[in-house]
Amino acid sequence: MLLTDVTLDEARVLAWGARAAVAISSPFPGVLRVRSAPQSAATGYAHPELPEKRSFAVVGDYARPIASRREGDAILIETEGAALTLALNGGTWVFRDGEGRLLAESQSVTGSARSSFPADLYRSELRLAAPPGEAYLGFGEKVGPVDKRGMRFIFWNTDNFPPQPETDPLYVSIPFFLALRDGIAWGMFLDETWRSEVDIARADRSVLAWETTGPELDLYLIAGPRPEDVIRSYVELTGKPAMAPLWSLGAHQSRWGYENAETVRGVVRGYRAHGLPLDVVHLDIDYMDGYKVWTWDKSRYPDPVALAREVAENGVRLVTIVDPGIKLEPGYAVYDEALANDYLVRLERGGVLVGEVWPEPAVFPDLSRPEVQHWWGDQHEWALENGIAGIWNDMNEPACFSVRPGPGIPSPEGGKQLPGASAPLGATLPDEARHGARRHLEVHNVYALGMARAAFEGLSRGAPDRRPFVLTRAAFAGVQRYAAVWTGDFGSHWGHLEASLPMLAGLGVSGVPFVGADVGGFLRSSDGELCTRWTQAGIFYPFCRNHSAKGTAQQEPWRFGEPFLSIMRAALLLRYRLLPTLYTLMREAAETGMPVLRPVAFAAPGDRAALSAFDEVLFGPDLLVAPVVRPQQDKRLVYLPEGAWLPLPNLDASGAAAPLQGGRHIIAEAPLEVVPTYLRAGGALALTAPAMHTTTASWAELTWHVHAGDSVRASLYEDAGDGAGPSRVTRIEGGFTKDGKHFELVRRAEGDLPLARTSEVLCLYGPWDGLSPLAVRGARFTRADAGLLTLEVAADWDRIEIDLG
Ligand code: MIG
Repeated sequence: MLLTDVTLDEARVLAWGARAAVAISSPFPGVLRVRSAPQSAATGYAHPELPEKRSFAVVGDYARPIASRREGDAILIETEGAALTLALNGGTWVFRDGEGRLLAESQSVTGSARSSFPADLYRSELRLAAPPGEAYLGFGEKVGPVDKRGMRFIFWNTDNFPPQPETDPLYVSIPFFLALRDGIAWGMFLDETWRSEVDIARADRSVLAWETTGPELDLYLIAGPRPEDVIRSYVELTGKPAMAPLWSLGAHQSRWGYENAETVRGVVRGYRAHGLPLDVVHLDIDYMDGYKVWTWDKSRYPDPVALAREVAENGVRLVTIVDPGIKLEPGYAVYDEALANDYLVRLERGGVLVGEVWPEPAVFPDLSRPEVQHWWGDQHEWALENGIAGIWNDMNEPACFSVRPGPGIPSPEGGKQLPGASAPLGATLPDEARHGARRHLEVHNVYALGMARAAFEGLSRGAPDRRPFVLTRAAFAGVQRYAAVWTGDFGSHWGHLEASLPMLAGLGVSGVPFVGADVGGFLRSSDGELCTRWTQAGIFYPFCRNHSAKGTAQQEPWRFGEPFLSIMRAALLLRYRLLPTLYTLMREAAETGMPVLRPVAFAAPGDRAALSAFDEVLFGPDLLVAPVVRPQQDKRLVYLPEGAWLPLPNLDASGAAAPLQGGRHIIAEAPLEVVPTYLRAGGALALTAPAMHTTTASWAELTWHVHAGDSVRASLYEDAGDGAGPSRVTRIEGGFTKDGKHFELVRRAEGDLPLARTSEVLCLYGPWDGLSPLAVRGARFTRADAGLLTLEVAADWDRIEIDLG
């Protein structure tokens, strides 16, 4: 890539040669955009200008001033918090942070273009130096451990059926990673929707190579130095996560195979009869009439509105599945409207593409176009009219079992299915299918993003005072603005339970906090032990849904008898006790992008061993969760990063043990009824009373569990649980004083939500041996056990002091 000419201005650097062009700008501090077109002369651009781009992932259009100057064969570009040196004789660059620290270095940026029928073919490749010891986290929904170094991934949303713990690609493509080297983080987002492949120091141990099938490489380089700095910038760029309604953080129950309204009533009755909490039941594809979206099979669901009302009396809501494939059936209004308005994906030759999914034959709305999204969004009025609380988007890779040959509509009967033409599951639309002016190859990966956006915006328009709940299987960067993501058809086997933890943490690193895997496993039959262990892990998934496939063993918590039922009940009740903390973490995610589930390494970015810990996860900043993910284990190995960690098995305060020193592996006792969890010194949890379903996130009962440390930091976000009404943020800060003579906590609250409680309980874990009640000021001393001090305080307390004598 030879660049010979340069224009430098306040907003942008443009460098070009006879065949290539590069544009550099800065959206915000610490972030530089490097848009390279290594074959610009061959791609129909008005060379050297790069064409206007409507990004699917990046929100807003920011241009911060940059300073630039030419130095020989290089251009130096500086902005607040980041700097880049671009070499004109190759288009390669060196990326540094504001302190001049070298973060990343490209080795080559190359491309090729070939004109071909029906569409030109491109290849663009970026090779980055992968220094020894640098770890690569994120990449969206990917298999493998937390650090993906040594792996190779494809970005092409795929219903890869049946998925195994090593299957790639899966349903989601997020071309973003966070690199960590010597405790310093930086990140890279490749804003390309085209199919791409990354080789993370696998083929060549010193190179990270990313190749796309598009004509350019649109990169955002993000300086840290902390992981949270990188994630904050990444979600600033791709959009802040939507705040979940409280009810969607409760327990969900689903099954592909719930027969009819009576089955649904039975599920709700079963939950209540067994004393199990539940907020949501999902209706899978069988509720529809002939798999036609926005219809009911009235023989199964004679009165959906009455059903919704009935389950609501038990505090339960309904979510319905919606697939993108539209049944080709003249007279079916959704089809007729889509056809009349030219909203459908077309074949290369111009006719409407006809394929097969659950509806057969089926056509596909072109959800990459804003006007089609708007129309699709308006269809969600149906959900609101039918008392449906949220929408579950499936098959939106899009999956397409087969495509009919022939010219498509207007003469679909002209194209008979060729023998053997039916593609295997996992298949999608043809690369050259047309989405308006674009090819499928370009917009395939954003099909689901458009669908989720349509659902989110449609539900918001229809019910502006509620927060939409949308669940999606496929996704692209930016999906956090609209939807929760679940990991698709994980099977009921231990390997998938284990795989869920690093995969969900990886999605979190990639800006998507609202995530979960099917609790109990979807494909194959679960058993009592697996379902119990999966439930214990699943109560820490932000999206917690038990789901199973037709033909497999029934999987509701009572199906396996005792002791499993009681243990799963205890786990689900714990989930409801944990809601004040989870809700607060979701709020933090909505503001900063920091996920609920985090790699353990986030607690100690410079700690190599923490990076290798993949079968355990952080829930927020300070709680380490290490569920058992293997069969017949009553102990497990847990890595605790440096620092002091208080064992709180099942978050249970009563057996308060002495804190453990981290920076080492320990063996945790974990009989079937126990989930090992550890609270870091300075960390806190806010728990409430268990309940059968959610009501409000303004908690009438609240207990703080604080692991006393030198620096304590805790927060609690409260509001009505939905909509945009009044809220309150409570912050607690403090710790041991430097002289070691006192421990103090200060509480500050902001916001206009009145307190729903008059008192709170504070459980403080620390060295309180022999403490006299007189040593405590600002709270009522209830008890002191070795290591645990229990205090009762007025809900509006502002300061607590403890003399340590
Ligand atoms: O081809 O709607 O991942 O959760 O139950 C299977 C039926 C289609 C796949 C989803 C799964 C759902 C199932 N769907």
